[in-house]
Amino acid sequence: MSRPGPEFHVISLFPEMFSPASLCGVTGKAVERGLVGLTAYQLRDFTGGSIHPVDDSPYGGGPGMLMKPEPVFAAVEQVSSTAPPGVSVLLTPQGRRFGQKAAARLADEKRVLLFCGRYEGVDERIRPLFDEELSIGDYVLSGGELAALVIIDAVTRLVPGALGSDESTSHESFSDGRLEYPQYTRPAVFRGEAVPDVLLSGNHAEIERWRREQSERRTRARRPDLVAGDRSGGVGRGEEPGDD
Ligand code: 6GU
Repeated sequence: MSRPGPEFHVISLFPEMFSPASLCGVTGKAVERGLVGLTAYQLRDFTGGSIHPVDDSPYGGGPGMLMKPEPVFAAVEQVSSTAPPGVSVLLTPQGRRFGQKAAARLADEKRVLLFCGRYEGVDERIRPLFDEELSIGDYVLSGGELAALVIIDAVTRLVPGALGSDESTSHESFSDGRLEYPQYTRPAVFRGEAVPDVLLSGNHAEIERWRREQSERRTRARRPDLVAGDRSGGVGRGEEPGDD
């Protein structure tokens, strides 16, 4: 029987980093309920013997070490041959920017293989193994593991049934290219700050209108790059060049 969400297969030098995702919170519950699968593999298990290194120094010189191609090919080929068809992703700061659209696209896959790059980079010849390369933002992480965890979380919460029945992704920030409106709960007055009257009015049309307006105002103020037509530094409509 096929599950509602993808099987995640992660290849990493630190597979232990993925245990918490299988155990805690939304991703943990989704794994427990069988809505998504999550398996992490140790890259070193694909070297064909403990004396074989997974990294080596770059031809031509330069600092740091690169991931060698042989174990990467062995791992990706073996995992792809046993898992259902899907997409293979190389996590690298050189990848296209991951965003909500890419999350929705990956949520529809049967299998998402995530390869976590480490060290100062990878041998260029591993690139053709992957359908795509993703980055989670313009900063450098020590490895792709945290990026993989971010992607697993963002994708899993879009899988039907992963959130409780009273939670929904449809009003969230970015679901429509806007930031979410301000929200309040009890008490009605906290340290002199009152909840906006409209939210206590019971007038649902007015509340809806207020929220839309707040959402637009907040997006213009904080993320002008998300607003259609804006070209001041951003590229408009929340579309980073790689964010699909
Ligand atoms: Cl996917 N990997 C690394 N090493 N750094 C990153 C990243 C990925 N995304 C943003 N920074």
